[in-house]
Amino acid sequence: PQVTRLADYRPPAWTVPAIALDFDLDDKATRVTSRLTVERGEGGPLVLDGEGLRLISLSVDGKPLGDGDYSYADDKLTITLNGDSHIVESVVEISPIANTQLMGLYASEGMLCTQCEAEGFRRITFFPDRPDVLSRFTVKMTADKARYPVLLSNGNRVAAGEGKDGRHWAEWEDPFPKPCYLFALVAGDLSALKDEFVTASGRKVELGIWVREADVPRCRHAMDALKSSMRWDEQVYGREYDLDLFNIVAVSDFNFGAMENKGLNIFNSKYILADADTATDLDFDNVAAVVAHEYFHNWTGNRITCRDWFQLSLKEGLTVYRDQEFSADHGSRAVKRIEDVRMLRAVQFQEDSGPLAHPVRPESYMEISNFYTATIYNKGAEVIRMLATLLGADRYRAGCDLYFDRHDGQAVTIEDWVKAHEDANGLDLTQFRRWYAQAGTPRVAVSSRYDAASKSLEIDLAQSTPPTPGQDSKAPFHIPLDVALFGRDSGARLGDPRLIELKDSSATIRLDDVAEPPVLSINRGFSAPIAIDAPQTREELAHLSAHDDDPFARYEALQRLALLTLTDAIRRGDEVADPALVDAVAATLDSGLDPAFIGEAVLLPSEAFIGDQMPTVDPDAIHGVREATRRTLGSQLNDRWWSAYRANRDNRYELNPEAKGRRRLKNVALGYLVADADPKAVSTTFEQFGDADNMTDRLAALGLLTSLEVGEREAALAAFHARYKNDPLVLDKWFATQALSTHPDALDQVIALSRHADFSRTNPNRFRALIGSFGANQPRFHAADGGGYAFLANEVLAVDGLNSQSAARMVQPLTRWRRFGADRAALMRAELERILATPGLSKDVYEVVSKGLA
Ligand code: B3K
Ligand code: ZN
Repeated sequence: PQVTRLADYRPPAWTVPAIALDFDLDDKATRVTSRLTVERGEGGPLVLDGEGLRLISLSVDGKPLGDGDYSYADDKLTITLNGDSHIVESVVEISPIANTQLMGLYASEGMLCTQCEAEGFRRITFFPDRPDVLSRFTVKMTADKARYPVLLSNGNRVAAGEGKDGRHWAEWEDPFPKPCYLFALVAGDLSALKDEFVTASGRKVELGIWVREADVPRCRHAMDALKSSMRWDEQVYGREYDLDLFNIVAVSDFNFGAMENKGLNIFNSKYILADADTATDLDFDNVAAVVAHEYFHNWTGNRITCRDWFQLSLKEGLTVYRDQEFSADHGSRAVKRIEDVRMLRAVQFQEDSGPLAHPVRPESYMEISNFYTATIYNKGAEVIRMLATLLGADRYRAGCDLYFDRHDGQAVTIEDWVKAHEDANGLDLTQFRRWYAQAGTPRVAVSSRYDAASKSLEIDLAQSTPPTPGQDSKAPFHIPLDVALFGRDSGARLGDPRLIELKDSSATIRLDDVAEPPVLSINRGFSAPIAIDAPQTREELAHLSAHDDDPFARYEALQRLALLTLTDAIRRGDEVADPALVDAVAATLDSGLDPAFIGEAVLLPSEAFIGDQMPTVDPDAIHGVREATRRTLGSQLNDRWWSAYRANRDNRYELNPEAKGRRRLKNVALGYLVADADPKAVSTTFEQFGDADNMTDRLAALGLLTSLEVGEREAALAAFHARYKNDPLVLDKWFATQALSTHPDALDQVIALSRHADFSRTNPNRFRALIGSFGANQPRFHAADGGGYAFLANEVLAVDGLNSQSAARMVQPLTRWRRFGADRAALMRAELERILATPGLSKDVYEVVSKGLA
């Protein structure tokens, strides 16, 4: 496959100021007539992208083109044009029902919908499919009225009417020029939850969330989140919504979370539908976060878009940062930060240390779909967070204001974003830019010396970043480190926290007026996305876990203490939990802090994260020691877990931060109580499973039972399936729970589930629930005989011809073979080689697997 490089960027040869589309919709054969107004840009022939289109006719300025007037090969239509402005009209035919890739126009449960980002528009009609070509769209669609009573597109509906033979039509116009990746169309039998929003300047916006009629009652939470997002963007960024209409449509077959098409967001139904019986607290939070994220794209992505796909983080990193802050403002900021950092470490740190590592602004790709990664999204958000930290709130806002003023209506680069912050504030961010250009997770080594005579502390800092593919050596980063000191004896904070800016490869910082021997707390709030190497003792970590007044730092101290205990035990081949850990967990349970925070803090680090800290990942040893430690904590603190469980059991379900926190702590406590399969705890779990009046409690109980070898396991799984077999989103949870189970027979059960009547390879949610979850099940996926690897590879090959994006996502766990012992590494490599040798592989999978083997 061909490689696209940032260095090769050239402005468009022709621009397309206007496009008029006419769809004659039918699920088997849809006819698309497109009329492009093209204007000479840099010059050269007009080259339009087109993939899988059946060309019916082509004309320029009303004159039909014959075979010799154009060429159509390798997904490119080339026409030589002599003037400076022309009208190019094409008629093509496409088949939505045959489209299993779910890119372009496709059918999902009887409705028709589109997905164009990144390069799906070329599967609908011929067009320069690149984000720096901005056009005014008008869209007419005609369809059977009984099957498709609702017809939607971007912007405003300007006309509608009846046609012949039971057909009807609608015409939509989007006043804002946009790149074609933001085009959308929906036709279906849909009902809406409607509401309205009045903007700060007093304009009325009509809001609609379109779903199947039976699902309308499950849209309230999404609607409320939409309205709060609209308000928040006005208050925090000064950004108002700009159309009179904002529609969201939920579909069941969707490749990822949602899509920010102008005025017509299309969502995976998983991120819209929520009620107490079917959605967990986490689902509710995710719905609000994704609704906010897509809404925020209206300014960061749509009004100002990307010049080319290498700038993807310009819109994604910034919009993730914005949705994280929105969620933090609407719930517990501390718990939100803990969750975001846990996700960053679990996914992005792994990516950054493996063969697919790439900078936040990559330099080349084979398939852009492979670059919607945790690095672009989540590390990109961390980079913006650091910028906001370094600038402070007012200067950050001034930089954003200048960016919006300067670039509204344009397709721009990450460089333009950084420049706006420099210009607004008179700063030089030259070194800071390296965060966009260099891949890899920096490590900062920290040591300190206290001098009692001069009451001063010297902190030595040294940064280094490991090599990543194509980048052997790295220049130092500009790293903001939030630092505070706590008295070793008093426990009190000594002075104000301060922000240290580490710019050189090493530095020594001297702090004066340190009244007593201190314990150092560093990278508080996770002020930089780095790994800290600090030779802190267990006593110091226990001390911080009891005294630090930054909740993230407090959480972090307990996690590091747990990590030390676990990695020590693994190294010694021993299973004894350190009494210091037991005491620190007990102290946290007794701390009287927010139950939501306690619930997060007392969880042990995940098996994947423990593996990340070891030179060679030993999945069996990690699982053994972590489980043994869970049992020790469970039995030694048995009374405390029971009281946490009982104290937080509510009689009646409510959805608010406090109730959610109580459910969290209660279910974490239950997890410790059943760690040794104590019959009393197992029956409590089974009762909770049966009696729960909400999905959070029911699913938590099911998850615990599914990993145990007890009779209640089968009973619970069967009851859950019977109750929810007609609810696809809940059935996904039933698949995922079993795929994540650490039951010794999990692999065989997952293989059996891949033959279950309810399993599907064409529905991305279902496929991901089973196969994606299993790939994340460290102890069972990495079964020593390689059975997990062979199963995953078979599934990747089975799905690749249907949906190459699903396939490329699922194959990634195999690319981490270098991190495992020789036997496992050889088995994993062998599966990658088998995949690579398979004829007809998609370029999506080819790119991931070939890089994974390199
Ligand atoms: N921008 C879309 C993601 C599109 C993914 C294409 N492979 C959703 C989002 O990030 O908001
Ligand atoms: Zn996004």
